[in-house]
Amino acid sequence: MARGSRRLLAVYTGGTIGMRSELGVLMPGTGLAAILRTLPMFHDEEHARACGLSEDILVLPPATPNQRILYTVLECQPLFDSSDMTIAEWVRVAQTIERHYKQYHGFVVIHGTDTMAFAASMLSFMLENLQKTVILTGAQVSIHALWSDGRENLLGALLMAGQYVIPEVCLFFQNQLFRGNRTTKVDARRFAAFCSPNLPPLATVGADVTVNRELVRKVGGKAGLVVHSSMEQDVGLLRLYPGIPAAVRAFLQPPLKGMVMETFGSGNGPTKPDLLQELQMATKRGLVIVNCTHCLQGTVTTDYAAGMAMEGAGVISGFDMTSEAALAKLSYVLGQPGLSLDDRKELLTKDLRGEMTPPSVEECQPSLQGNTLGCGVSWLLSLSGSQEADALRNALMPSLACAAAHAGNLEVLQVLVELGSDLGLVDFNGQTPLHAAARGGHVEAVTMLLQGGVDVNTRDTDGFSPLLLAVRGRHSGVIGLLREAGASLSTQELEEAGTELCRLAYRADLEGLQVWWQAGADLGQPGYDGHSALHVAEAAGNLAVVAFLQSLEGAVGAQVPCPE
Ligand code: ASN
Repeated sequence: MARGSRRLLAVYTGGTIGMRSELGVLMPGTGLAAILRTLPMFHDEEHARACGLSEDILVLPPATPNQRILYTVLECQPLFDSSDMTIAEWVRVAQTIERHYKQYHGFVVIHGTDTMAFAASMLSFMLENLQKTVILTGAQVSIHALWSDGRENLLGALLMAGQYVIPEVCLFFQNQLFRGNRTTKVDARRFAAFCSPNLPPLATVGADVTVNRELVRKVGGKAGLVVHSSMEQDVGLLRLYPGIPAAVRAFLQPPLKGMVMETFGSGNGPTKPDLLQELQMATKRGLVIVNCTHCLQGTVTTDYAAGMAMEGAGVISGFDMTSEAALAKLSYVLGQPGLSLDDRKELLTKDLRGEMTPPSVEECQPSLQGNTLGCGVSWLLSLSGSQEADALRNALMPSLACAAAHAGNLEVLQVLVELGSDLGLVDFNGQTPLHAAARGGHVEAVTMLLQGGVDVNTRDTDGFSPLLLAVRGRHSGVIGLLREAGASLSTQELEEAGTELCRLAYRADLEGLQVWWQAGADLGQPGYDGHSALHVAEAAGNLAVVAFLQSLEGAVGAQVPCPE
């Protein structure tokens, strides 16, 4: 082989790209390599002859003066319309790559478009520690047609895999190279069939090739390729629709072990107790359910009660994963031998192959240091001497203190105290840093603020106390501290709790009831229709809740509200 040449393996699995029409319908077609051999853009016969290349090797015309891309097409048997591909076929593709991994610089997988996003997602989990480029591609129109996207797509994929080391499973279509497990098919006819809604392309091809290097995953150390063939096949996908009945239970039964649930908007679902109960029973039985939004773009959150309800039923957030990636991840995680259910759930929440964007550590614990805000603040706080600077500083301090408290950042809180900030002052929402720390569930920050003597019962502009925010966040440790410091729910908070208590009782949410109890709520408080949580739990047959509420009988109603 000539120096400077790059060798690729093109695994041809089928798809429209090589299809021919038989009796008016498109069927997978054999002999793709023979066709490519006749197309000058795919094979330089003169060069091949001059080099004495063997029959199975094709060579592209020179892309750069000193480099040739040589490739071999491995035709699978049988060839598939990708609608027929399953996990078993994708495992075989991964094993083919494994067998030839050392011989080739990179790999192209020629595949039907219908399930290409699933294939790319599956392969991304099967191929761990990838150090070489793997690119899936295909076409909307057969390469045999005059006007086909197949030629450009395949040539682009070969050039990208031959010229760049992008150690990921990618998908190349219409001049864009995507991370495979971020893609989804969005058009049945247009040549731009794929998009990557939550991650920009890794590379774009025009007159120049632009590689977004900062997005490309780095090769982690020297670990060799590991191919995971034991993928769980009993995984499924369920899309919620308005009015979906609880009869969905039939789908949740064994042998199903994992399910991706496509929910509304930012991860919301109906809060109908019967459906939630089915989901909860299934997750308690060990069915692993991952929540993905059916929206093309965006992420799963718990901003809404309807999203919290999903979490309450034991459903795991898939954040901004596509359903394809989530299904593949489930198959991989559930297929791993020797892990406990908790280990598997933990793995699902992690970003394993660049398939999702979990909330960053900074988002969970925004630090005022080391970011633009932090630098600006340091500068602002160092200002002195001018009246404007002092006024600005004083206006900003309460909000900064709240941000630091919500992040549980004691260091910044301390600095603010040293700069003279009064930690009892309120921000634009009327919240004190104690509200923020309670909402964030930060025991240490709450302790520090209580030791500083802040008022434990201040209400924000909505009338909420730090204690109520801690209850909502189910931060038991914080509730304990606030109670010890004399915090109690107001009459209004207690009255309004009735309906919430009934809802928790209906859903058999013992933990939810316990935090209200810990906060001093009267669990006998009736809901909007006059029924108490105990009535509701009895009617719903939630025995554990009934037992818990009855065990409090003597004490129910004995809680003392805080004077308004
Ligand atoms: N049905 C074809 C396939 O997925 C569609 C295509 O490749 N464009 O195999």
